[in-house]
Amino acid sequence: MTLSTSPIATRLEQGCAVITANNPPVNALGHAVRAGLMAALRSALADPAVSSVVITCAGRTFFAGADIREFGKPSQPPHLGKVLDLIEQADKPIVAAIHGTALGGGMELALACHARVIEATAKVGLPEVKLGLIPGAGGTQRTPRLIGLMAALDLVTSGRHVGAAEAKELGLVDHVVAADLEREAIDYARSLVGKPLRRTGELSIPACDQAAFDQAAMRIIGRARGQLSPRIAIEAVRSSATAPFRGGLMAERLLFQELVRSDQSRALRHAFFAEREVQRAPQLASATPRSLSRVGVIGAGTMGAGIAMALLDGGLMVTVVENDADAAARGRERIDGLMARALRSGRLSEAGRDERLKRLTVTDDFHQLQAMDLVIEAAFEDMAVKKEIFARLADVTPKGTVLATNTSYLDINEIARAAAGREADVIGLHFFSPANIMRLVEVVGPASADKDAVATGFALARRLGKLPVLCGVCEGFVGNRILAQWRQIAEFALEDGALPEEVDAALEAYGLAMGPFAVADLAGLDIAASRRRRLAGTRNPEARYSGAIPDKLVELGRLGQKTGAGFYRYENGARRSDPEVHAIIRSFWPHTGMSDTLFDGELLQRRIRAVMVNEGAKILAEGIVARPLDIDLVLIHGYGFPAWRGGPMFEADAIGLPQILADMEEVHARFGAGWEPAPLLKELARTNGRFADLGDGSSPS
Ligand code: T1G
Repeated sequence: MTLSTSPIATRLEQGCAVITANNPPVNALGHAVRAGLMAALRSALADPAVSSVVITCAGRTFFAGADIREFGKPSQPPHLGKVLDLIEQADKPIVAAIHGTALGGGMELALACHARVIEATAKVGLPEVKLGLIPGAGGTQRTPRLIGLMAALDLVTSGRHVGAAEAKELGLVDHVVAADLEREAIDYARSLVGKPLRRTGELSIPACDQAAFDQAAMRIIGRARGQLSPRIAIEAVRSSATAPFRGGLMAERLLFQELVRSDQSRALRHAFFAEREVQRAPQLASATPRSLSRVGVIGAGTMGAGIAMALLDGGLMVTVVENDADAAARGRERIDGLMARALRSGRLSEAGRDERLKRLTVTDDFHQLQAMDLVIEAAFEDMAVKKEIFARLADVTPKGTVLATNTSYLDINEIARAAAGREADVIGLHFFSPANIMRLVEVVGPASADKDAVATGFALARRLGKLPVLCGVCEGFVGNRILAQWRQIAEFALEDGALPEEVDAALEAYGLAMGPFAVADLAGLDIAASRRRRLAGTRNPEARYSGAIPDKLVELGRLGQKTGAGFYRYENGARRSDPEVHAIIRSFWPHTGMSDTLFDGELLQRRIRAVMVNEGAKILAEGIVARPLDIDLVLIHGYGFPAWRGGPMFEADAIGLPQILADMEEVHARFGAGWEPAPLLKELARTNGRFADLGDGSSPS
């Protein structure tokens, strides 16, 4: 008996050909699946014993789209569009049976079927735009014919997943079932036999308010901030209303092919796979995470409350400890506030809230931490405070309880030494605010930490659905260390003739979610000022100091949003330029001989990118992280770096390291000591290498 190697199998049931794809893990529509589907469909349509067809998938999900790994390689026929044409033009009813997530090409295949039956827990979507693409197999042309232009515009440009109930309400699917999906789909297909078939491509598009469409399009373009695919998606959807169906398909295909070759799509596909690769930390391969069910949190301020919420969302028993009863009560209120916000946004149900509250204890009794498997310290960012807490933790908790600090830049080796006798249990878990929303967690393994303790923190981050990046101890780990470098270049620009608005605009044009001075006002200028003071003793006396202007603002009590003024003024929550700040900045210009006509936004972008990459090269050479993708993900998920550039290290490889080195040499020439190009950057540029070639991140052989 020859074992079938095809990922497609067909069985006949009551005249219905049930075609099942089995291509783990997500039934991607790779070449073998497309070829198998084509053959199975032709056979079923030619078989007189077959009166209807159901297309379904084995495993955890319906087709989750084209095989992204095939992009960038020569495409092999049959192309998906051809398979979908065969389905739509068939003279026997073909029904899609959807479970899991029908995404991208999977959704497009379902749209080409004559009807769609979906499991109540399943979701559908067209997420191509998140990969820098648009649907390339009829999604932008068939969706408007089923649900109208406005709803199609939302789905195609947002890439969001739509639950079964909403999909039914929109008209994307025909029948929602609680169970027995295949049985229900077969019955549905058989019920269509002998009736006129509804071919999606032949449907007319309901009339749409053109002004409403244009307004929505403008909003989408505004939010895209430099990313191409949403703009192109708008045009593809718009063309469905003006071009005949076949013409629209052709236009969509051409736009798709242009995007699949674009730098932005290559960058977004890099980010997609990097987010999955980062979950596999090679350094922890031999470690064993300890079991986790009870987790303590010390401190119920903004970070502590957010962390507690994330832990509750992750299904853990949570004990939050504060200094006294009043602080504990305030902490409980903060957590209740987060629950209420999640309820209002629909992210949480009443039952979900009640179930979480059953797992929450908020107390001022530090000794309750003795029963924890892991404790996360989220107290005030002060070394003395943290050392006192870790000394107590070493006493109160049994050996083996993992003791994690949420510090964003203090020395975890020093904190570990305070936990006398328990250094091996001390790690860092650097969450990003708001901790229950932001996915990034820098998992920090100090030299003294037991690998199993680090692996336990890493496993916890994964269990919370976070994006864990494993890094070693250094000032600011990965994200804050790189931020501290490039923020100085932005501060120099103020002394050299720029205003905060100009610098922020240049970096937002580059794609950052928010410019550095708007971010500084949000975080509080006093945070960076205290860091400058803390590092004053170790600063290179030869190096130009960039903190003069922010120090002056702090001296004047302008700490940012929290005081109503910082680099900007804040009135009724709106950020406005402030002539007072302009005057303060201008007062520095005579010292640097600059004036505000000299600002060059493009030069600033190149300088800041070079400095980010240069610091990343040092981080890699020091072994703080294993791979360049670790740095890319921290910048994208923690600091608003545009994912459509792939992260600084990916973009540097794409631009070419000789250019990055030249930009860094210009920075060094302009700003002097402390801005020397990193040896690894010089080495790779000299040998025409790439960061991506570094494999596990060790220096080039
Ligand atoms: N192609 C190739 N590999 C894929 C894949 C895909 N479409 N989707 C997932 N994988 C891999 C992933 O890298 C990981 O691999 C494993 O499957 C499990 O994924 C023609 C052109 C479906 C919601 O954008 O959103 O169709 O790490 O860890 O958390 O117009 O995967 O195990 O080696 O994410 O349960 C459009 C992308 C493609 C969907 C499941 N489709 N995938 O999430 O598992 S373009 C998408 C997802 C397209 C058409 C256009 C998620 C998921 P490894 P996972 P998960």
